[in-house]
Amino acid sequence: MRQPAPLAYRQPLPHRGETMSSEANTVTAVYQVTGMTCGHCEGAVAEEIGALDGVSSVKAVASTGQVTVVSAAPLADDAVRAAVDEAGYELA
Ligand SMILES: [Cu+2]
Repeated sequence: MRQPAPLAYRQPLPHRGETMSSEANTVTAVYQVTGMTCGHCEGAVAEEIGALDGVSSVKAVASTGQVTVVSAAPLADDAVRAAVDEAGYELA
């Protein structure tokens, strides 16, 4: 009989650099956001994405445009896109 895969390995790797972390039951995803130029922008993006369900941490870096999001489950792309849009920026 087939053993069920451990939770962290159950799903195939989705898009956009999303990876399963070694922490149980968390997913780390890196998104590329265009338009951030300073710490204020980072804060705005982090605040909007941080308000999404299941998100435990957001790190936005204006200089690279990279936003690293840790969440309890993979996030829906359109939810992340909407949050970034709400902050006034664009998911690349
Ligand atoms: Cu700014």
